[in-house]
Amino acid sequence: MGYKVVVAGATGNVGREMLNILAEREFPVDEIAALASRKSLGTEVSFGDKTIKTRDLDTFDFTGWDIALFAVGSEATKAYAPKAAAAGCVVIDNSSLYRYDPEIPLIVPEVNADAIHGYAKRNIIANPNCSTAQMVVALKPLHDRARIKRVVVSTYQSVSGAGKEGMDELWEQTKAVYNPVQEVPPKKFSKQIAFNVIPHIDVFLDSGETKEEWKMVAETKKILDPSIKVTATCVRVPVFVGHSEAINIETEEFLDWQEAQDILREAPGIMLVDKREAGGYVTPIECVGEFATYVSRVRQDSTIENGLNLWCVSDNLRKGAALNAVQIAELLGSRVLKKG
Ligand code: 11C
Repeated sequence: MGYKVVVAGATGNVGREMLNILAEREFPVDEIAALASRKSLGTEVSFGDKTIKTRDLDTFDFTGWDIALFAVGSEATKAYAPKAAAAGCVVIDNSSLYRYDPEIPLIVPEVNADAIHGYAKRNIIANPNCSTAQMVVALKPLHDRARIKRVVVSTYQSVSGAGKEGMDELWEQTKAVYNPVQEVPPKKFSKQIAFNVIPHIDVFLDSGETKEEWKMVAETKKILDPSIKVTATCVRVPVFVGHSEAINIETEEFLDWQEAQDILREAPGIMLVDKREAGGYVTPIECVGEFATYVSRVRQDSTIENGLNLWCVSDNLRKGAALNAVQIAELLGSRVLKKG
């Protein structure tokens, strides 16, 4: 016996990946419902070798459904997730709406799987921001060995993090550079993204940080350890899929780079690709469609007593969103619902 699973936001970048990953990982699904907003109704989406018609999120009755993966953005989550939860369906939400609520667990299964039991308070579990998810997977095993005190991270985030419109804008602007018949002004991004980089993701806060930078701080503390200090600079780059991060870590205990490599090689969810030669590291193009969080360029930071630098790359639509949500569903299945 398997689960009755709902994917809300099934026509978006993340919703489509949720359906793909449920099928790829053979999640025990007895019945699947792909929900969309009214404007996308009737759109067909793939689930394994089947094609399914989307149903209306607005009128869907969640009674009798076990798990709902939500990828609809905060506003729609606010309207529909409590309805699903009240009907007894456990919501795994990809928006930022519930992430910082102390009553709602925020989970990356490789890092804080035990937090799953906190789901029962509200029947909702939050999925982290993509840039946080891959970073905490890389930090966790190093923290367990040497206690991380401080993290300085700079991100290189792909346009798919801003949805299909972000991908279209990069594509159209790139074409227009070669064939300038029509100007493509910035719309989704604040400046031209083609052949450029933009140090601005999400809104600005009074502190001068962007919300994306703030999220990396708040979410790392909630998922990994509240005592870790994090400072982030988040940058949009003209890459379609795959977020990259240059991470500097200061630890309490000394950790030699070779031991760090050994630890990362064995750690769950991580693929270490780290040959100290041309091409001996991973770039975003190579991580597309993969499950792993890749780590490369592990080296000592000799400017501080206990410091390491590393390069971390992952498919932001997968580990950063859909894969992590499906892993949470797997965790919920194996530890709590126990049906599959
Ligand atoms: C981006 N990280 O790359 C964002 C997308 O809080 O779930 C995901 C936003 C979020 O633009």
